[in-house]
Amino acid sequence: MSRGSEFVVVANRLPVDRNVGADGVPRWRRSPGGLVSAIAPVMRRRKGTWIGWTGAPDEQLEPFEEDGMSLHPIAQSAQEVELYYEGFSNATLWPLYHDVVATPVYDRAMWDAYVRVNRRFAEAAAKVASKNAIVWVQDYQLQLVPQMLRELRPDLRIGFFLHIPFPPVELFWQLPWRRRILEGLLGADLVGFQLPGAAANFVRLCRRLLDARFTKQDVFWDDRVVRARAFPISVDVGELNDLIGREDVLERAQEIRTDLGDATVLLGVDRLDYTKGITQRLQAFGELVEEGHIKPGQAVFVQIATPSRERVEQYQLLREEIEQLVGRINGEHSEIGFPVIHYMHSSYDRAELAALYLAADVMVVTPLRDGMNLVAKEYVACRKDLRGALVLSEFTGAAAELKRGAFQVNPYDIDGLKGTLMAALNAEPAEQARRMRVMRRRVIEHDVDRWAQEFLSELENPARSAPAEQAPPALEG
Ligand code: GDG
Repeated sequence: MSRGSEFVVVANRLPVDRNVGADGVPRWRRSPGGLVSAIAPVMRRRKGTWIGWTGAPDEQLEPFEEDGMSLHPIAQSAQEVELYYEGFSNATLWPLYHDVVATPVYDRAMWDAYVRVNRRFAEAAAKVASKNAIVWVQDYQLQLVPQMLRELRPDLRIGFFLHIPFPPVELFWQLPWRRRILEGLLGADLVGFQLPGAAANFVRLCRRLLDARFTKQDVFWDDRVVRARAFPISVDVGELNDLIGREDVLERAQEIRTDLGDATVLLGVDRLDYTKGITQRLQAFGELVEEGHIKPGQAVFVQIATPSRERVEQYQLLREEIEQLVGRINGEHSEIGFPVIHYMHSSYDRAELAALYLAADVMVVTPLRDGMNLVAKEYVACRKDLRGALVLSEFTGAAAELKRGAFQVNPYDIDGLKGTLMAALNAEPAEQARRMRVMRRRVIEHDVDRWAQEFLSELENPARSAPAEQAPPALEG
């Protein structure tokens, strides 16, 4: 056990994507996104290993090196992808943890696959980690890994971070395997959430379901202290700064505006997901056009909906619903050369996204529930010019940090949403600048590097929390 990695990240997906080059040869490329760029430097410094799936079913690959990181692929059969990933992760946990905005599927075969695949990840981590290593497990697909790994390797320090919301007791209670999930998470030394409210939900559940002793932020379990803390994730400000400093990106932003007829641009960028409130924002916009508050040609809505989880039924239904709505609104209100909505069901590279952020007068982020929402923070990070307005749902994690600068909205309230869109559209440059400045201060000071550092230093510094023997007596709850 003397060799192996001192730092191990366990995530459903590896941090690389396979692209086929012009010569027809497949190559790995680092996946875009903040999580990977925040963790990659730590990985290099600590000779880390990342354990994850390549994204292709039925593929058994040997460990390999890429971009200075050791990568350890985990195989998933086509059936496991269907039951563990599309099933229990995305048809059960995802809707349950997002306020049940869609109905969760409770299926025993899906659960069995979730247990099986989680065990495979835990066994790989147990094999790869050096003595007393740090293991950082990511997200809802792998909630059983902390406990399974601790049983195999009690010497490790195990951290877990949940990227999505953690539901209140009343909703979590529905889950037939609720106890198992909670015990799974309690295998960690530190369980991280986006918001303090989610950490509080977790502590409350441990008390109610497991009768565990607790303090406000700690659970005493199995002779250990399990810390529950909030670490709001953020974006890679440096990467975005580089992008918006590029001549080609600035030119592209200008070109987008020209192509849109120099209309006022409202922008939405989301994975096509029912949690993101895409239909609500399009409905509100459609009504504003219908009522004459917005004229075709004067303002235009650009909605990027990145394809996501396309084999899950609820995602197929949502796509049909959105496309019908866009078709209806455009059919009724567009004029030749002036569609009121530009809807793109595809994904773009980071430079194109940055150009879109620069071209947008109003960024519209209206999730019904969202752990954080990085798009909102990316928009703010890109608007060095202090122009533009952010319309932001109260139900995003980001709202907690950006509430002073954003135009906050309850996306269920379509009239309220319409009023807020108009207020954002009509904001004077001085007001835009005032709002943008406060939001930028927050995002720049709390970027994704800081997020990773704060999580890891909390994980590595147990001195600050009370030893298990000092656990308080159980309280009535
Ligand atoms: C989960 C939680 C939490 C989007 N389209 C394209 C593209 N994107 C990028 C965005 C952004 C990311 O994907 C989406 O992040 P979000 O935070 O908005 O949403 P989720 O995917 O649901 O993320 C969320 C997050 O995890 C992190 O903890 O904030 O609450 O649900 O970075 O820019 N990127 C590229 N092309 C696209 O077309 N390259």
